[in-house]
Amino acid sequence: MRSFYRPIPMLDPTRPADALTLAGGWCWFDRVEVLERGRRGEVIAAAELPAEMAGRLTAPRPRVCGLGMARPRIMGILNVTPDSFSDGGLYSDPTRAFTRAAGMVAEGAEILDIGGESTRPGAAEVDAVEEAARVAPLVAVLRAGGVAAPVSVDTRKARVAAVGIGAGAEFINDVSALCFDPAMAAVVAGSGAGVCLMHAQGLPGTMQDAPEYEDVLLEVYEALEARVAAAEAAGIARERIVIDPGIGFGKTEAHNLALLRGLALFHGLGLPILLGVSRKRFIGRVGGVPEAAQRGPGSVAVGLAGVAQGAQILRVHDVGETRQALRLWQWLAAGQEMV
Ligand code: HH2
Repeated sequence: MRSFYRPIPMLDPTRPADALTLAGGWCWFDRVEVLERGRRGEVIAAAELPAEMAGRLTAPRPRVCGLGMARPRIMGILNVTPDSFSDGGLYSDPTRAFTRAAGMVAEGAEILDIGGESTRPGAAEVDAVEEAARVAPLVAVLRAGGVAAPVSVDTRKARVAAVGIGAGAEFINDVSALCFDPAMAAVVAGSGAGVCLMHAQGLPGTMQDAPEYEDVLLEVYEALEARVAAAEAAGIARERIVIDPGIGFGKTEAHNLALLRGLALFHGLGLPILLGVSRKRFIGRVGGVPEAAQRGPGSVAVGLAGVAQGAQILRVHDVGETRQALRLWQWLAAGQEMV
């Protein structure tokens, strides 16, 4: 039976001499939970890890959009859609979208993620021509307007990715992990762009109907592992890949909780982890906040819990709040200010 290895991330200033550094980042670990399907986890010393897994858990991660992964990074969300669940309709006007993007960069966003199709539960598919027409002009204006942050396009479609990259985007955030559009992998491979492979079960229209897993943590891990292999086979170098467990995409609240608590398992894939929890439904439910725009504090709390497990990129709506929280969190965790 296959064993999976979840490093137990620590931040304590008293670090044992034989502890290992997690992903070249800010956490260390000297114990690892070994997980097998249908069994209780067992804790072993990090020194007992198979050498290959120890290598993958500890190796410093490649840069993403030129950004070093030895400290947490903020990806600011900008949806130019009429129907996104929290900012739908707010930025359809190009001037407002540009102002918002520039504002997010000023608040601390280091990557901008531009979306032209909502993938919230129940969302309908948007035609690729329409989606490209929403996204590409904004990407071009951001580049021309001197907004310094790299731009990511949040799309499942090859045509939108190609047009976005043509307009100056450096990264494609695909919530289907290159599964939705058979032409997507080739577009990313041929472009040199980075890519986020996010796990989703089903399509947005129906994914929340009755999502089912026997062991969500291990299944999402194996699914992402297979998508990374497929991306590599299509000619996308590992150094360009980021992974994301896809919180809320074909997952119940219990599934989300298991993924968030076990997040450090995903370091075993040897790639940077992107976490998207911002303003999501469970934050509203657990936090008692029906209004999506009011869910910033809960989103920050869950995002920091991800960072405490070594997640490198937080995809957020509330950039300034996240920045402030991260600065204080880092000051406390590292005992010094972030440089
Ligand atoms: N979540 C959403 C969209 N894209 N991409 C990644 N990598 N990870 C995520 O968790 C993720 C994502 C959904 O959030 P949002 O963009 O705010 O809403 P909508 O899909 O309604 O536009």
